Amino acid sequence: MAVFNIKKREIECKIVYYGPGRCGKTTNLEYIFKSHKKQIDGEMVSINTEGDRTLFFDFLPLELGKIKGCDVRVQLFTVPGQVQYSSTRKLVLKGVDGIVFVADSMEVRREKNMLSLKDLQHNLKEYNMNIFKIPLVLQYNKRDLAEEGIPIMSIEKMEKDLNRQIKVPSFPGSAVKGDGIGKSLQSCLQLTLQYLNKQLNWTK
Ligand SMILES: Nc1nc2c(ncn2[C@@H]2O[C@H](COP(=O)(O)OP(=O)(O)OP(=O)(O)O)[C@@H](O)[C@H]2O)c(=O)[nH]1
Ligand SMILES: [Mg+2]
Repeated sequence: MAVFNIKKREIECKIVYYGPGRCGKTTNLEYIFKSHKKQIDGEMVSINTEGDRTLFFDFLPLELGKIKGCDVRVQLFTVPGQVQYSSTRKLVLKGVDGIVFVADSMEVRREKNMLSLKDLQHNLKEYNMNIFKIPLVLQYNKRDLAEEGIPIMSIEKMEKDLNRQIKVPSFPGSAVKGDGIGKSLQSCLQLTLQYLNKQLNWTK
């Protein structure tokens, strides 16, 4: 849940990177950490990992500066994507203001993407939130694998699989190269701040 401090004119909101295991959520945050050093007050924190697998969550605080005269702070989180960490995913999602759903472009991950989106819908429902209303963007990650001859899905196919019903902004990306990572975050932040703005009258 976003925290508004009207007296101090501060907003703090929470963005969660969601998606199946190994789709590249942690790599997104690592890239943002490297490329937005100036806006980061502190370190990226990865809680409980096993190799490169997230077992609890990653956390990265961002300072966006002033928007409409308010200081905006954003907390970025990733969930653990592996199926068995369902309850942790739900816990990390608590109080979410906006979501970047990272889908894996590899052909072999097609089913996992769709299951993870369903899992997101289910977990949001548990918190009385609606996947059709919450600020949400899709990122089709690992587009670079095509260059290595690894079979990846077309954007059209991924749109059909994942975005036919929810119809949200979507972006191709490569978290290892950094392509599309800023765009996905920016779009999600824009939607989130618009959404929060509607809930408050900042002209006071
Ligand atoms: N080629 C390529 N590899 C990627 C990309 N993004 C992530 N990877 C690789 O995919 C593997 C998994 O990435 P992570 O960022 O750890 O995935 P995750 O979604 O955090 O996985 P969990 O923590 O298990 O949920 C790592 O070896 C990454 O280097 C990408 O855009 N392109
Ligand atoms: Mg991870």
